[in-house]
Amino acid sequence: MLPSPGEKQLVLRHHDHSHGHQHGHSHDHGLVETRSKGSHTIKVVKRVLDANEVTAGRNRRLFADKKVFVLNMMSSPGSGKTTTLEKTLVQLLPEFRAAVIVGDICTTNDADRLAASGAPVVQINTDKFGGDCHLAAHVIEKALDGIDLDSIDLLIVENIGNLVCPAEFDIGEDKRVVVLSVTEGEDKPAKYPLMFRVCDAALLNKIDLLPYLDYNLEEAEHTIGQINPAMPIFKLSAKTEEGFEAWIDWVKQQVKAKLGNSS
Ligand SMILES: Nc1nc2c(ncn2[C@@H]2O[C@H](COP(=O)(O)OP(=O)(O)OP(=O)(O)O)[C@@H](O)[C@H]2O)c(=O)[nH]1
Ligand SMILES: [Mg+2]
Repeated sequence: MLPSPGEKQLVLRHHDHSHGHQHGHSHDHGLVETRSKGSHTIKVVKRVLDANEVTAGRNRRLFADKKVFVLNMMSSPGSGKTTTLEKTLVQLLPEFRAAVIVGDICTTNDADRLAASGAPVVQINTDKFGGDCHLAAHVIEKALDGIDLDSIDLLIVENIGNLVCPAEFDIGEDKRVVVLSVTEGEDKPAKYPLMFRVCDAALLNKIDLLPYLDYNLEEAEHTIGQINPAMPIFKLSAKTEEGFEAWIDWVKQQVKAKLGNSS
């Protein structure tokens, strides 16, 4: 679908993408060391993610300077990120000015849905440069060209649907949230612990479907608690909005904390 008016689409081309991860891309940001041994010279690439961290730091300083709170929303495909954000934006927009960056491999479906809130939305499609499975810091930096940071309090990033790769990439955000839907099975936190380790809150979504499933909610909560004991877990349904209040309160608290602290 083509972007609707007021919605910006960013299709990254290969030359934009110089900081990938294990998928094999070239890097040259002072991160290559040259070591000599006898007559041989060996080039050693330092931690690939260092390049991302440098850009993430630059993003974070910009967000602090502009007093913008940034939320990075991550999950497997279809857990309910967009549905949750549609409902969340309705509740936040009267109080806060928000913009959204949406990452997908293809389509502007999610941008179309989120633009209905009235918030400016930038869609990132990674298909043209290899279909990257995550948003890296330099992609966010580029997307910021399409957003007026002076006119917002809150920037929400809906990451590409993937429970593994996005967890590895700091984008300069303030808080990270993982959405896990009950249809995915209670064993997912145990199988994909990194995502739960790096996040600041977890949403257990689609609880309206619990009567139809053999989902062990206690086991999911227990495992998340073992991985990240301090992390709040919000059990909710983005469809019925059951359990939404506590989640909205948490987001509001985070935004206010950033706006207050950065003045
Ligand atoms: N029953 C029920 N369905 C839901 C709920 N939340 C989302 N869905 C449905 O789940 C499907 C996927 O929801 P999305 O919000 O598109 O999920 P997503 O995480 O944004 O998906 P990607 O961006 O493709 O990774 C849609 O059909 C939603 O209507 C919920 O709380 N309950
Ligand atoms: Mg989505």
